[in-house]
Formats: sequence, structure tokens, C-alpha cells
Amino acid sequence: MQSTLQFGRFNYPWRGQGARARVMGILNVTPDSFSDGGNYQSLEFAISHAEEMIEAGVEIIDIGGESTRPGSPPVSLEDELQRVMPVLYAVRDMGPAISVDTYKPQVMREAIIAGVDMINDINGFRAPGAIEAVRDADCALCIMHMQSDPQHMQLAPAYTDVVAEVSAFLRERVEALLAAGIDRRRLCIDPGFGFGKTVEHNYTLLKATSRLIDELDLPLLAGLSRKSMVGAVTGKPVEQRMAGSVGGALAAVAQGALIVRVHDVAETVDALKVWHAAQ
Ligand code: 9MG
Repeated sequence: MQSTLQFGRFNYPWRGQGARARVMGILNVTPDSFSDGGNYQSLEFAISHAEEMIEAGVEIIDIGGESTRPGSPPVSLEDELQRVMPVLYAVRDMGPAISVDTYKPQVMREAIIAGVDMINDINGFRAPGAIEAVRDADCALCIMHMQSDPQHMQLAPAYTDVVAEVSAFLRERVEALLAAGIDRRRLCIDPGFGFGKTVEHNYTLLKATSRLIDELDLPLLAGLSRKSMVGAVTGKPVEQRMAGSVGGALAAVAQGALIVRVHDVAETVDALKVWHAAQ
């Protein structure tokens, strides 16, 4: 049986014939991701980063205007729109599919008007108005699990059974989206590595990738690039976590993950080519 994720202008088979993993490159447009203030400079920087990722073989570009690192403060709607929208308009016709990482319904609406192919919501479309904002579009919807919020999530993550609880949360959110009339073929799940989880929780979830796909019967996105779960095992600081991150991406893909969200596009693309050739 073939199953396909509807991804705006694209379709990604995730089970059966033609199914293969896709690399999503991270395009952060937060002030700490470019050298100096100024909208023009940040736009130029974002475009050249997008071009580099395209050269390296990226299939999806995920644009984010708010840092989701543990402890990060929220940004205002105005700031997020000012950061994300010019970049979205600049890159949307460069070839790859475009995703916008946001939990704000108004950003979702503007991104949909601009033709985005996926809304990537770390908050699982829980904000009032989020489901309504995306209901009538054709973009894919990534539903991520997070315990607490980015400011507090790493203070004391706690679960009785992390896999069962993440699975139950994702099921509840999937049901909420389906109940609003959203087509199941638009949905994708994500365990949310590092979002309110200890290193042990993260690896328990990584090992349960195929279980989550089977239980939810949906394609899965895995984002562990350069995260502390990679640092904990390798003992490496964030700027030396490329190889460990590629290893983690392969572990997720080997269990059926459809999309890997990464910083190091060229290295992950090569690793996946070799991995797929060996299947
Ligand atoms: C925005 N962002 C940061 N980490 C992420 C992850 O693991 N998954 C998704 N979907 N988005 C993420």
C-alpha cells in the first residue's frame, strides 16, 4: 500500500512505492543567526544560506523567526512577521518546498497566503485559532510534541512512560485536526526531541520511531540536529556535533522517518544517498 503526504505544491510518498527520506534544512531568521541588525542584511544572509542549502541538495527549507532553544523568550507577532515574510517571499520559488516554523495563527495565515508548503508547529496547533488558520489550505501540517513551553521545558521534564504519553498527545492533536475537517493526508507527526525531555527520554523516543509511525499511522519528522542529546553521547560542543547529528538522522530514517530537520544539509544528503543505495 502506498501512502503520500500532501505537501502544498509537492507530494511525498512515505510508505510503499517511491517512499524515501527527505532532508529539511533549517533557515533561522533570528537576530543571533546573522552578524548585525538591519532587515536588508538579514534578508541577504538568509537568501545566501538558502542558496547554499539548495546547492547541497536540500528538498525542504524550514524558515523560523523565533528561537525555540530552551529558555528562549517569545517574540512579538510583528517581529516574527517582519523576520519571516520577506524571506518566505524571497525563497518560495527557488525550487525546494518551503515550511514555516511558527505557533502563531496570524503567521500561519500570512504564510499560507504566500504559498507555504508546510506549517511546522512546535505547539501542535494548540493556540486558539491555529486549527482554523490552517484548515482550508493545502499545506502539510507538522504536529510536534512539547512538554511545557520553550522558556520552562528543560527545568524538570517528567513522564511515567514517555513513549505512551507522547503518542497519546499526538493522537489527541491528530483527532482535533481531523475533527475540524482537515485531510489526514496533510498530517505529519514529530516527537519533539529536546522539547521538555531529558537525554534518556530523547533516546527512548528515538528508539520508538517506528512504533510511533505504526501507532499514529502517519509520516514522522525527526529533528535532533546539534541538540544536547547528540552532545550528551559524543561529549562534543554544539559546533562539533555534525557527525553525531548525521548518525541520529540515519537512526531515525532507518526506522521509517520521512523528514529529517538538519543544519548540515550536504553531509546529511550524502549519508542518506548511501543509506538508500544500500537498501
Ligand atoms: C523548530 N524546531 C526546532 N526543533 C524542532 C524539531 O525537533 N521538530 C520540529 N518540527 N521543529 C523544530
